[in-house]
Amino acid sequence: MTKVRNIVKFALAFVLVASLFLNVLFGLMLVSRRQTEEEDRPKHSFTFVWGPDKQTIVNGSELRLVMDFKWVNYPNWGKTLSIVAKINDDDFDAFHDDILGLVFDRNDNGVLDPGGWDYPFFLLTSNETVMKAYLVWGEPGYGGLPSGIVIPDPAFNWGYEDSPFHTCTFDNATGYTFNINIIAHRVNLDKHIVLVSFQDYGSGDHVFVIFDFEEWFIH
Ligand SMILES: [Ca+2]
Ligand SMILES: [Ca+2]
Repeated sequence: MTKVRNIVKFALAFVLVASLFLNVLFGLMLVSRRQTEEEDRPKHSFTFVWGPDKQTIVNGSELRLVMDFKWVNYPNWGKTLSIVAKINDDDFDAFHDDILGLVFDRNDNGVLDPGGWDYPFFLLTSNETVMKAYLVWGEPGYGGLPSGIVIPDPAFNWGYEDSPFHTCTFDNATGYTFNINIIAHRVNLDKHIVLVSFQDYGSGDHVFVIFDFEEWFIH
């Protein structure tokens, strides 16, 4: 009788261990599948071109801005908008920095607001940023500055600091590459309108463009 009891106990223990093992295995397969699906999602890539008559940032030739957008789930950060922005500026300015500006409809009112309402991003080529930035909009803009650029918020001039949002590299042949990661709550998840601006210190010129970074890939 004791022998039978032992066999039953052993069998139950075996079933329990096997069931735990299978649960863990299925769990891992699910996580792995989710990660694969995330990685397989297509990038949303946009190219904007300004001819020599529209800008002097690259004198006498075309200025090209290529923007790739992708949603990524990082284990520690959660849902994050990953952006790679390439712009073929032909002069790296080590002392004054060139600037990439990004503005999303963060306050969810359907428009990109002048000032700091949408928490613009002011991304320097030196890998620095400012705590609060400001979208100049309208003519004449703040302090006579051109419409469509992002500047440090004049009311919060706390200086530059190392950017938690981006890194930037420069290559003589291709220009700047900005690698940007913005956690989802700093972007509007429903309205995907974005303003992208670039200011070049060398030429004193700037460009900007406004588009929907999800709509183009849906259609
Ligand atoms: Ca430059
Ligand atoms: Ca807004």
